Amino acid sequence: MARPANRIINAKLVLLGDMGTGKTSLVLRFIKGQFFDNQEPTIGAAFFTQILSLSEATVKFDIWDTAGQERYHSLAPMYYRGAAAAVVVYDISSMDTFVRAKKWVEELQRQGNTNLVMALVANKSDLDPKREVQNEDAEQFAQENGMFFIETSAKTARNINNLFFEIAKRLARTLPPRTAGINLSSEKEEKRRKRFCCIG
Ligand SMILES: Nc1nc2c(ncn2[C@@H]2O[C@H](COP(=O)(O)OP(=O)(O)O)[C@@H](O)[C@H]2O)c(=O)[nH]1
Ligand SMILES: [Mg+2]
Repeated sequence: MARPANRIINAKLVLLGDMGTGKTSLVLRFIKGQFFDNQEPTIGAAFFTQILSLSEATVKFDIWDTAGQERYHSLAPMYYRGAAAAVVVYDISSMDTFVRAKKWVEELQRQGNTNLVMALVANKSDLDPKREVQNEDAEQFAQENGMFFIETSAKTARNINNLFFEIAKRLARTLPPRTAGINLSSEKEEKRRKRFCCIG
């Protein structure tokens, strides 16, 4: 029998991506098992929490679901700064949203947080007949940028739990057993902590 998890990881997770790609829908599907065809657009950002228990750790996610519109762009650093995980979402039926997703990844790379767990999410897989973005292209981009790639549908629930479980597993591998991803300590302390924490 699996032993109860003896580590608790507190991890800040941020969702980024164009408006309408399904960020809020992914979170609501994950947390509440719900989906709405007429999901209201997010204003600014929304906050959720969810706990996932793995055999190796219990991960408590603090989820920041951002709005995605360009006019809120200047607020984005507030949400991704200090994040332990970033989920960058595009809609497989819109090439524009993939282009935008790549921009988000470049912006995250510029922050230089090498411990950040990043996922590239190809959402709306149920819209395959309207597909504009090929998985091979996205997978290649993800690989080049040290991210993992996953295709989801908030509508059908495909891979939603897998997405968050995969993030939790990666966090359990890379993070120390204390609160992570929340910027409570100074940058200097953060650097020292990283030096000692994440071997292997
Ligand atoms: N067909 C389909 N529609 C989706 C999916 N996820 C979200 N949507 C729809 O896409 C629209 C935008 O979703 P929303 O979650 O508000 O996107 P956000 O702006 O990125 O938060 C809404 O009408 C949702 O119902 C999906 O997986 N498949
Ligand atoms: Mg939203």
